[in-house]
Amino acid sequence: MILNRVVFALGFSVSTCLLPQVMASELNITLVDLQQQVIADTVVELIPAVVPDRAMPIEHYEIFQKNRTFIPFVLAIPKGAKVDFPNLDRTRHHVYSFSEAKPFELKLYVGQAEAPILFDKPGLVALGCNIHDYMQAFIYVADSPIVAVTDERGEIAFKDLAAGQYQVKLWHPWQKAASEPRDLLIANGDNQLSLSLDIERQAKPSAPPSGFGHFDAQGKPLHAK
Ligand SMILES: [Cu+2]
Repeated sequence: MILNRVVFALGFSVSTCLLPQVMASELNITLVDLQQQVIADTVVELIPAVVPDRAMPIEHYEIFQKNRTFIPFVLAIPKGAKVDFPNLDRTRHHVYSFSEAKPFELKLYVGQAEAPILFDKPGLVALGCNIHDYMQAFIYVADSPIVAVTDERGEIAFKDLAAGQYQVKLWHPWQKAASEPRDLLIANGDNQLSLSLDIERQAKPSAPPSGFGHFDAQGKPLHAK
């Protein structure tokens, strides 16, 4: 009985290894700067050497506006995805982009804009608001369907990857220089990877305090409450 089980286990693992595309690998990435501090909001795009023949499901994406701030600051989506831009503020926003990958505008609105925007061309889309100059966010439209953004701990977990050869592309709004794609071999099972990027840290865009719009030459609000 015990022998049977061992044989079964061996047979299972051998047949698993023979399959060319086992969707069993996981890749955990941590992004740090040159001082070894973790970096949030970093786009990580994985480009497989062998493009999987199954279609990846395209999720629903949104960038909402709250307290006159775009959330998230950086969104990464595969090309062909649609993004909603709900406004959770009472004040109206006028979301626009002049970027070549997707010029568009959503004229003054509160609540839900009339329709999501389709991003069908890879590239970087810088967002702004016509009413509030300090509002800023980015959409990275990836050619590859495998793309995500690091969280506050600088981490991303990619699941259900096929083992094999990939290229990794990184992007961050504060990067000092465009980074070259790096080669990566993903093995079966769990893979851990630490990557670094040279960035110049800044404050994330956020709404100024009450009395905004009235500043002295030093940038201090004249009517701070
Ligand atoms: Cu606005």
